[in-house]
Amino acid sequence: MKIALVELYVIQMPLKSPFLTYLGAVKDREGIIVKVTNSDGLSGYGEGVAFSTPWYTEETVATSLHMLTDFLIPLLKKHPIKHPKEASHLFSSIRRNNMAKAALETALWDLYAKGDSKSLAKTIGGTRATIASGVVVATDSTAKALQQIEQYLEAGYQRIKVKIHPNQDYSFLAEIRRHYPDLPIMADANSAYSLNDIDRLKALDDFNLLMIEQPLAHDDIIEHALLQKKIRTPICLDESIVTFADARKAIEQGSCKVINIKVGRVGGIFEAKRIHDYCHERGIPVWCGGMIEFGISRAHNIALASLPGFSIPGDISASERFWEKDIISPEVIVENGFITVPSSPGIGFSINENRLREILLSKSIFAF
Ligand code: OSB
Ligand code: MG
Repeated sequence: MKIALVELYVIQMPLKSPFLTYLGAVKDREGIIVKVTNSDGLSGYGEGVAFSTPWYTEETVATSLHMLTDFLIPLLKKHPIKHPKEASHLFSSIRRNNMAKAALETALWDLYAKGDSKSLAKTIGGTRATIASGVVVATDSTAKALQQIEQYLEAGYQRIKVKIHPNQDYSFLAEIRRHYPDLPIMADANSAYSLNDIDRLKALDDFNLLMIEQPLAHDDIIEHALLQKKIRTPICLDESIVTFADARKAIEQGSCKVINIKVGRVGGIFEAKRIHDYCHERGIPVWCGGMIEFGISRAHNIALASLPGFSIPGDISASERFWEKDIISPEVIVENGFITVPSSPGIGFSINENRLREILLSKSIFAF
């Protein structure tokens, strides 16, 4: 891969409506677009999905820029690679900072697939032509949640995820179940509970949830295993799974029955696929998580979710779920509950340069 240029674009766009979780509210989304251009003038794109503040993981947009500018891009410049699967090993000399790593690594995958005239999905071993789409309801009132669920079901979404915490759980879910007795529904707690809440969490078994996501501490493996023994609802881990080793430990310990794989959280497509392969061999279902992302990351998610082990709908929704206008063309659309996996080279979406310019905060260029 003869890299000639790496460009970083910091962008910011308001969400259509605030996204509320136990950990904080997102109203404006800042992000980083990475463009890697080779000596033939071909470009690949990646997206840094860290938030402006470190509420979900320790990374931020500013720390990602620091890592990319001062460590990751210089490392890639010094050690040219032949294939994007080498990037993960190269970047392992830098501790953590997975979202910064993934931003660059995913751009290399897109570039490689384009150079090979193959879709990214095919390049990584994807087998699905379409992927089932789910959506997240993240609001602070039952009335608003019911209204959003109705709207999303009309749009065709196959699974609804709601955000819960100790002030919004049993009666909230009961009301939703009363309106929708058979809806495939799951709940994400974003670490809002502790082992003192076992009875409270056990009570949620009443609602026949598909799973409960990350009920306990963001970095826990052990206590989730204790909890899983006490509740019937399957536990899905999100925040706790930052590496392949975390996934292996969680499965060995019985900490979860399902894993949410996010490319950014685990440091790139290579690590995401390793986790997928491990789970797939053992019959552990995985699904692709979301990061309130722009179109580039959404496109990478679609390619990832075309792998055979992504057997349940994840948090990959349409561009219009969050944005008045996305930065890709065409935008991601959901039809009858499915998103079509592009067959054109790379991620299969092009950048809407006008839109990118409209929301650009700053740009930096690194010549190789
Ligand atoms: O916990 O899964 C989460 C969004 C941002 C940070 C963390 C999470 C989320 C979501 C998915 O719930 C939102 C989406 O659809 O992108
Ligand atoms: Mg989550």
